[in-house]
Amino acid sequence: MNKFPENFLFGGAIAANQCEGAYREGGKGLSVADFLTGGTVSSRKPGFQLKLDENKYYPRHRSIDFYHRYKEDIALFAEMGFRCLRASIAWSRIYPNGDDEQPNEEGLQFYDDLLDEMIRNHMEPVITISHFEMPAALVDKYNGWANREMINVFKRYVHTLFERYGDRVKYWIVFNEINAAVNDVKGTHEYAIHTGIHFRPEDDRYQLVYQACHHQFVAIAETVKMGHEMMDGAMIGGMVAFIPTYARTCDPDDVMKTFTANRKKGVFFLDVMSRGEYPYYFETYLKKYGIQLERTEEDLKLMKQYPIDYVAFSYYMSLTESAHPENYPTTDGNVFSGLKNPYLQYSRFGWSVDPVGLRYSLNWLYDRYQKPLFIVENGYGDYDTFENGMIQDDDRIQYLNDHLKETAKAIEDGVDLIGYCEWGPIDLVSAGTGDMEKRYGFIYVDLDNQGNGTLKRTKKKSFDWYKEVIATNGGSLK
Ligand code: BGP
Repeated sequence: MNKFPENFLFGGAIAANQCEGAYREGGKGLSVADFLTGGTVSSRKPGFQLKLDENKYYPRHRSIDFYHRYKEDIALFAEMGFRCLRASIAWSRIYPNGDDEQPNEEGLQFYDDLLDEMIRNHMEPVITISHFEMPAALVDKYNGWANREMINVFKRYVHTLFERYGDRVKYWIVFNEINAAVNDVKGTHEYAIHTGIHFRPEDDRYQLVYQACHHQFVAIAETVKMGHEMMDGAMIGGMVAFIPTYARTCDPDDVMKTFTANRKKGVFFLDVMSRGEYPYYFETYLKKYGIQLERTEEDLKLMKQYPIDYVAFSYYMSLTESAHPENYPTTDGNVFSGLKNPYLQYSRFGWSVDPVGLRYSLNWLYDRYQKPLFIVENGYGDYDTFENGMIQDDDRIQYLNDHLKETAKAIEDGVDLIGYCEWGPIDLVSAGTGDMEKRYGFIYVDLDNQGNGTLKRTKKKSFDWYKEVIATNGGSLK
């Protein structure tokens, strides 16, 4: 039947640093994302230099100029019938240095206007508080999330948001893909993008990164507490990049290795945020690697008392794992790379296409956490080219069609799902590569990897397709 519930939140997801541009306007401070160049330095090969080089191109500085064009873009989303829009707030627009005494009124006003525009267009706002873009000054001053003081700094920011926008926003997501932080240990640069840590050669990176994660977990619990105290009916979500990893073969050694890999990549983060406590296997891990975390009794009590209200996750693809990885070809992926799956097709960017993996993930997550779920990102990155004046993005349509069908099956299975946000309903800068030409949109933006283009918006074939899916509540899926 492919039918979705009447009130199902169909929509799309974007992130401030990948679409707004205007990186020095309206009193905005610099964020770590403003130091990312295109191509090589990326969140998947994490790291950046805390210095702008005038000879380099920084794709996020102008991006698609959503800051000035959001009305036009939201009108297009509304034309597709979006019932929700996931957007993020750039922390450095509200607190330019992260820990300023007073918030920046111009930044607050911008999001006031943006939220009003969403609501006028009948979209439920879904707001990410921090999406890969902490204020850069916090890196210098505190060494990012490695410093416990960041919890207080973050609380002040969150309090400001809840006070100002709490009357209009019900769904909040604290950190985008918090599990991406584990990649910071692998960075080839001194500065880590997710945790904002400045690594010195003598540092134990695991120690620092897991300490940073602990501070983020406490910050999440504080956010849930504040959210419940300050707003009626607010839903505070925790989010991961969920990449189910299957055993490459049924060799029990492969199965065991896969089990551990899944925990480390994503499950650990969800276990802590949803259950409000550190799982036993993490304590064993800390002992094994001699990592000593500073965690107070109050921290642990707070975390237990204030777990997240719903589980938000991105889903793009799946991976495989083996006890003998050298025997198999590898593949790139969203946030994590791994081994290829011989049963799946791959996108032009080397990501597997696994719609059934989404139904599997939905059931798996609901079974384990028994909290409402929200697919806050799912999409297909591709090179799009015009043919006879039109972008015929049939591969994207196929991908989304198949993933939505599996989503409908999961709902039929009994999973409690709040909504579905297609990632990048309008082309925007890629988080992973800084490319503009890796496109996800229903709306094409005339801009290339070097920053050339008019920024003109053009509907792709998928635009009308998604409009029909929403209008029929999934009835048009094939
Ligand atoms: C997720 C991020 C998004 C987004 C998406 C697609 O990991 O939350 O910000 O960009 O991946 O990835 P990419 O842009 O690298 O293709």
